[in-house]
Amino acid sequence: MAFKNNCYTRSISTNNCKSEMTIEEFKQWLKQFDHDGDGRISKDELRDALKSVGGWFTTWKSWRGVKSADANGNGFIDDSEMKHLVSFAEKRFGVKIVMY
Ligand SMILES: [Ca+2]
Repeated sequence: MAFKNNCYTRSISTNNCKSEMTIEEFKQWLKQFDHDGDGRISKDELRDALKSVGGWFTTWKSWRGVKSADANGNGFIDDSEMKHLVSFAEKRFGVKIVMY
């Protein structure tokens, strides 16, 4: 599957198609979608994050994202597991996560 351009991340960064963010900024961004405020990202919440950047198959992708990041298998991505989302985010959200 190919995107037409790299600018579908404009909700993350309005002035740069190739957005870079730190893992902390990424966590902060994800927290916007933590609708029930429990500090963990569920499949539904990850799906909303995917919807916000656009694209297709958000339900399937969110399932894949949680499955790949959820180290302890409880179905949620907690704060310590969000780092596992980095490679997923680089592919699916079109962001470059930089480590400092
Ligand atoms: Ca939550």
